[in-house]
Amino acid sequence: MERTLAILKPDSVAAGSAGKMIARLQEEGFAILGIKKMRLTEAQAQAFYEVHKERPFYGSLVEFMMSGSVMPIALERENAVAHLREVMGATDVAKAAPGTLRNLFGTSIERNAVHGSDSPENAAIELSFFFSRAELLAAQ
Ligand code: 3AN
Repeated sequence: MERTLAILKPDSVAAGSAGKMIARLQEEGFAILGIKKMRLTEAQAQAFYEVHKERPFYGSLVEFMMSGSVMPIALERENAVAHLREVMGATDVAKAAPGTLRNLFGTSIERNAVHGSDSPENAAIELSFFFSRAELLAAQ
């Protein structure tokens, strides 16, 4: 079993797509270990995307992630990191395969509906950003 972090981004939460996206994650065999709805502060959005701070889209990405509620979700499944990336589709919505979450619910390369950790190492770091050890232990 492996864990990963998904975040339903402000675009998909505001559009009312959270329910459909969560149902899809469950259909894909993910167990939901934890789920929250929250509005990120600037400091939180900056810290979460710190790895991208030199990229030209960083400021805009931080603004977008603060623009409305997000829903961080702690997920568990075999091969969870790779499977979530598959279900999400490519970063650029225009390149996301038909039926992927970004194809169905995203509208641009930035407003792409959902985040998913890109490696098991980053999944552990990102899960601990949003969920305490106690919260994840309680879910088992
Ligand atoms: P992914 O979310 O697919 O792992 P990353 O980690 O390269 O992609 O990018 C993080 C986030 O930054 C993306 N989800 C997207 O919202 C935004 N982003 C990435 N590339 C661009 C870009 N060229 N222009 C605008 N926003 C971007």
